[in-house]
Amino acid sequence: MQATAKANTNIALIKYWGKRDDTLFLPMNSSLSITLDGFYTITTVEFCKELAKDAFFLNNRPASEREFNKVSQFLNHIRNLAGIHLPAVVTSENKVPTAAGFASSASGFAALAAAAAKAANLELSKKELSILARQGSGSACRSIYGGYVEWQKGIESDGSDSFANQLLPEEDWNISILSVLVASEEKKVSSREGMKRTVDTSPFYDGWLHTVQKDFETAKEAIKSKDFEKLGKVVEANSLKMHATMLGAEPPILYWQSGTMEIMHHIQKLRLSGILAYFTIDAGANVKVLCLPSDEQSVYESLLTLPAVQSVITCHPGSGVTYLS
Ligand code: 2P0
Repeated sequence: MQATAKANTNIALIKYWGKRDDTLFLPMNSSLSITLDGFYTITTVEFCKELAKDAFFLNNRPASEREFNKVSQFLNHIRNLAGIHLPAVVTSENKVPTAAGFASSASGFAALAAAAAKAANLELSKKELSILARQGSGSACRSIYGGYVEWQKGIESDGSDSFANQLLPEEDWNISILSVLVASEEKKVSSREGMKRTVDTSPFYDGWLHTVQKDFETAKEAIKSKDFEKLGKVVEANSLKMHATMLGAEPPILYWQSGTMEIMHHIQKLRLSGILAYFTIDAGANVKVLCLPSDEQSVYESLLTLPAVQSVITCHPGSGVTYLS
């Protein structure tokens, strides 16, 4: 009872920010992402009666107690679904540079869900796999699919209608995503805590809820018609709006560093010079820049001239979850 799966990470274009159910990981709003090539997690799961309890190795080392508990809890979902009571050994290799500001939870739980389900002989559809991955980390439900992906928030209290769908395969529209590293220190507020505090205390969260569905629809239209300018505008505005909700939280959450601001202004200046480039920022200080492949080299070079920029890594749309033998 062993299987290995690989999942790429994803970057949200319309952000998931806030849960309506913390246990089932049900979001307050629908979100939309691009699954990236290059940054991934490979996970092997083996259910094994010789083990006394679960074991989790991350990048060739025993995982921390916090990471172990998350993984072991997640395996309980699989065991319940499959009707098995065996412990498992989980081995993960993370090729997601957390220092580059990418969260590894999306690729991590997508790979774990796929490998564990297969090892337990569960025959799950992609929809079922997406629902399963969501219960490890919300954004993981989007990494089941490649390319441009939506996560419909759903309305059911059991989460049965809250899963991801592919909008456009990765090969249908190539764009460039540059990940710009400005600050490598660990952030002080996790995404999980940040979204909870925002929902509970920010007076601006209502404004987010009133407008995010429209942003989501606009981004979907832009992807359907491959209208890069339309997509970039709504992506940048949606990211700033998410951060505005956090600034209103109590106590306020400010993820930006001075370098974050420097890049935002730089990208807006690039647009004045005729280059279509747009930024998006997750729950951290680093910035992702979207541009057309024809502008990739000049945007890359211009970013490297900024004193605050430590490194830039370029990605493109990548594939969904795959199984390795
Ligand atoms: C996203 N983020 O849509 C948003 C934008 C960060 C900012 O999903 O609590 O690790 O595990 O469901 O998925 C990061 O939060 O949170 C995230 P949990 P997750 O990508």
